[in-house]
Amino acid sequence: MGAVTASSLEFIVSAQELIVRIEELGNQFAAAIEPLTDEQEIRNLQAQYMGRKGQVSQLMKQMGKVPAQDRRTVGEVFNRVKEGITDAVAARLDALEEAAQAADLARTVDVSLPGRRPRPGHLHLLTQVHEEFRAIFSELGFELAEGPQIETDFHCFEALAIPKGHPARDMQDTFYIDDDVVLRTHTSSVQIRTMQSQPPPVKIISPGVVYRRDDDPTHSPMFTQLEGLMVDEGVRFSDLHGVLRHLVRRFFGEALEIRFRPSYFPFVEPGAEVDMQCSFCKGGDPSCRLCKGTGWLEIGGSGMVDPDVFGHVGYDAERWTGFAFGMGMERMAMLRHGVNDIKLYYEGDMRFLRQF
Ligand code: 2NL
Repeated sequence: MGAVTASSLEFIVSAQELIVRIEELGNQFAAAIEPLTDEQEIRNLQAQYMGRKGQVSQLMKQMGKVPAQDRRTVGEVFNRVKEGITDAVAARLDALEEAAQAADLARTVDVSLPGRRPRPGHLHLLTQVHEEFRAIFSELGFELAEGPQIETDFHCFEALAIPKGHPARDMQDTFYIDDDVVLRTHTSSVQIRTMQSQPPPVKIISPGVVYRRDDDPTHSPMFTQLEGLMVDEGVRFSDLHGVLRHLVRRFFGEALEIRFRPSYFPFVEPGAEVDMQCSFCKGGDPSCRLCKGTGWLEIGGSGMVDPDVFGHVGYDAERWTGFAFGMGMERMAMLRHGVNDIKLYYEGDMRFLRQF
């Protein structure tokens, strides 16, 4: 009997034995990965087992010592354990990722908080009022007339019976661009242009920004005027009264009265300032802050178109008569909403604007 050498002893490895060791290795891996919570640690462990010099590879080298007829069975066990390891790594990494995401969400989003709704925007109060006026006058059959903000002296003054040197030029506090070109101080200039371009009858409103050298809580160097003009045969002062009374009632939504006070504007004769009943106290509060106890609020100027104006646009003043009026839209909105500083319209402060 020859000596039994170490190498010959090692030569034969029973399939049974190898399978047990493979399974053990698999279980060992499962136990080792269990507590790991760090991706790098998991990758390292994976390499320890599955790498080229890893424990699985080491064990695989024993395959050659397994009797040939058993290798297939052993191979299957190897494959199963290797798959198990690969699957366990993938599952563990997935679980870690999910846990990280959940932790992230829990940290940044408190799902129990009420949602923050984006505020929808809305039209500026002045734009809303502008559109309302257009609608109200459209119902009465007035058409919209628009024109340039930079005007000739003729359209802004001359045609409105305010020749150079006329005291009313100073009244207007005009911004001059040069001797003959101005920033319009009223939108009457638009109405002059309309009359120049079409024969009567005319029934228009001309809303738009105008410019005056004025600056205090109730005056802005730029404000939005609403002018109206109606020219036809037989137009009378009572028509003016009816239109303005209707305007006030529609805009304020109440049965308020209006009144006229004789006044002077170069382009009308007779001319009148227009008051409406105080929308806050209706005339019933002697200490009313809005109307100062008078019961009336001034809203604009008006009158019957001066025949001189008709002469400048080529209308026959013997045949046609007309009324005209003008008011500030900011003031109308201030009276309806209790706004006390005209600058609030232009400063863009959302705390003010979003109230309307
Ligand atoms: C005011 C006063 C007024 C007019 C505007 C006018 C226009 C033509 C002919 C005659 Cl084309 N008149 N407009 C008349 C009287 C007053 O406005 O206080 N505006 C803010």
